Amino acid sequence: MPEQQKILVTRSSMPSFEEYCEEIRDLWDTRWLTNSGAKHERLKAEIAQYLNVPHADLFVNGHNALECVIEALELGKDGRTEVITTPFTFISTTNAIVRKGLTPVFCDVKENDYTLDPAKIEALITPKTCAIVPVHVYGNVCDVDAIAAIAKKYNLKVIYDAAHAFGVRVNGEGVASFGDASMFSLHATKVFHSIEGGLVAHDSDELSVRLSQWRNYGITSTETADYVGGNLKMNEFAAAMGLCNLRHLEGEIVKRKVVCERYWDALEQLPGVKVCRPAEGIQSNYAYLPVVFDPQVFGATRDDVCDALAANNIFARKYFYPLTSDFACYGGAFDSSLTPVAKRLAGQVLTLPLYADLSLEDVDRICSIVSQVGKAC
Ligand code: T4K
Repeated sequence: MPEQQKILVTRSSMPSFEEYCEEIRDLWDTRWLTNSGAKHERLKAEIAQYLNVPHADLFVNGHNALECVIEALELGKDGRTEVITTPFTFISTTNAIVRKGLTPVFCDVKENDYTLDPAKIEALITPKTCAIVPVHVYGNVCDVDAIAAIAKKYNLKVIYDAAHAFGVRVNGEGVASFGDASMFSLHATKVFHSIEGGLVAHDSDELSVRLSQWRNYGITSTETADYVGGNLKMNEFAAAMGLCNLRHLEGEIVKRKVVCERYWDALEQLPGVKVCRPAEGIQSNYAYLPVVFDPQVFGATRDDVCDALAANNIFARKYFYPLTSDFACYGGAFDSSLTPVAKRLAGQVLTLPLYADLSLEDVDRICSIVSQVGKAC
């Protein structure tokens, strides 16, 4: 089969070549390519407006944005070093916590939407707990009210990993309005992207200053540096891509919705197959298409489905398998049997191809292959 017929789990959305060229044209005049240039500043303002937050501080990528907000909020500085978080996520979430010298304490997730289960958080809180880092996984919104109540009761910071959730709204309110801060990834695989990029959305003027300093080596003026920061700045070519893509975002989301609904309508007919429609009151961004296969009922495993699709040149992904707590880099420090719902999900979930221009014929073909795998076993 020719290479172009491969269907991958996603495909980056892009503006037209002409639109991007037009957007970057003036960089040849200004020669200002990075370090909070004009496009960076414009993108920052436009995103803040889109998300309806006072601050949207931009970064080179989402992972470094998450590390930076952990630093800027000084987690761990008072001796409390434990962070309650989910193992059902991309490895970045856990790595950011560990790389900043903190200890992840893994909490199980909910059956219905795979986000942190607030009913299981309190039992994990100790005098060393300093924060909760929940993940709006696949763009599914965490139980933000319950998490806020727990954080208030125990004096904990809440940093949302909202890598998947750009554009999601909860009863009309932007998803960035919850917690002390939310990190969004603007990676090429995301609904809205700047090639590589990330941001921290929040409402604190003080945090914004600190983030801008941490992001720029910890420099506080031309002759002073108060923190041992790194270089996490977004460049002008990335910001230009963000500016172009932001113009088309709402249209992209509408197209993705059509694709998702086609999948859901077909797949939820199959016994032992669970799809994840947006919950009541959620305006989704249709970021991912997770499907959970119960092998006892479906008659085949997630891996069987993944293999059958691959045999047809269709490359779904096992986001998020394994649980981050099971990765070898943590040397067996964590016991994933303590998060049984997450453990089972990680073994049963497959994220199917999803992007705005995926044809409905291809969706039908994918669903038909999935259906045949179930019947065959
Ligand atoms: N927190 C969470 C919960 C996250 O999911 C992520 C990132 C982060 C934090 C960190 O944010 P960033 O630092 O990345 O901003 C991909 C993405 O690279 C990663 O951003 C994303 N999560 C993760 C879930 O997926 P891989 O290793 O699966 O990517 P890769 O290279 O296999 O690409 C997946 C598919 O995307 C390809 O099959 C085709 C398509 N693709 C990929 C690239 C690179 C494109 O269409 N265009 C492209 O340029 O991690």
